Amino acid sequence: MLAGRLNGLVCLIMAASVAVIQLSCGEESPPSACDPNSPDYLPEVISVVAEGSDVVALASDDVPIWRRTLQSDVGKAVLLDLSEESAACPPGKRIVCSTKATDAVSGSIVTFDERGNKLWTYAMTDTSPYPNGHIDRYNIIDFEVSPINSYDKSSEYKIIATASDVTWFPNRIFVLDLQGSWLAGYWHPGDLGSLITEDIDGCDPIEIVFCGLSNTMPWYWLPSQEGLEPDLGDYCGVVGILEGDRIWGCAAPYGAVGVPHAYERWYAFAYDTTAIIISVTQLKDHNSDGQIDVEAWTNTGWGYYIDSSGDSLIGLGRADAASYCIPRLVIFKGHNYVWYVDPDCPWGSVQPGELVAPRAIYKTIHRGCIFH
Ligand SMILES: [Ca+2]
Ligand SMILES: [Ca+2]
Repeated sequence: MLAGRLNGLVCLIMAASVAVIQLSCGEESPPSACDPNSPDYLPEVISVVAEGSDVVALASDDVPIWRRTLQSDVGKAVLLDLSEESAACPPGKRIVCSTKATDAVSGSIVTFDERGNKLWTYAMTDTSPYPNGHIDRYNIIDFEVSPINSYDKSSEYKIIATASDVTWFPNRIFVLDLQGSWLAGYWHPGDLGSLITEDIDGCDPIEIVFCGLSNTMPWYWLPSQEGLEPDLGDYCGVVGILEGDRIWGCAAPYGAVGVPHAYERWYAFAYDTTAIIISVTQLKDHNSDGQIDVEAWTNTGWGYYIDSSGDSLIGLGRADAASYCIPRLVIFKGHNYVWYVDPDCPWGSVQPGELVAPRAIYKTIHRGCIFH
């Protein structure tokens, strides 16, 4: 008898919970919207495209279903299917867009439901912790939507974006949930042009591979025992991996008042007498050891194949248009660093596209705190 009453009580509580969820989701869609013969009928959104400051939802035959005009040009638009997300509210599909900065407004993330109703806008206006140059309007350079399994330990999708101040630095990698709430951010004193979210090691959380450029590293940061000259280009290329549940602080070597140093699984920069930018072109197991490698190329036509652990450089490559010498590469892991350099230049015998083993590598493990 007692058990029966308790069961009844549990049912009442569950019914109350369901009622709350329904209220927060709003009213159910009218069934007529699913009936092709109804005037309310809307076909399924199959794809989305950005056209100037418009985002356009398309049906299977590429016929526009709806078009919405945003406050500035759309950088990227992604269609997300939440049919597997039982907690999604409202259920169905989402359209996630980024907008670019103008003289008047900062770039933002904007989301719509599949009927074209705007759900929320997040304007990226975070105040820079660095001392000079910034004006706190950001371009959203790139973003991905991924279930990064972190923060709230749910499998819900998160939006992971890279944004650069309109003065070109600093950069902010930041994470929002699908309700538009801020979850985490990482400051970088440069311009991170792209990111890739992927589980590259088969374990939680998702990894975030980022790349781009940074200010020239201070000469006193470079390992001096190899006799390198501090004669560097205007900026150096950077590539690294953040872990989805450890996003905070600011990237080395620059300090920011009141902001702790960040944690990266590893962080590398490539430098030369010319300005270097790095792009990551592929995440692939090149040497068949079961571990994904990060394939990173410089704007001067040189490639680094870096084991995703950051512990080894498995190969180097050159493109048709390779110029200068291969830039020196320094990889940091925490407060230790691992330094690689190949001084053999030019690589007359190496064919474009060929992955070759590094020939002359200096590896120095520096133990101790180098950031403070
Ligand atoms: Ca992982
Ligand atoms: Ca590998």
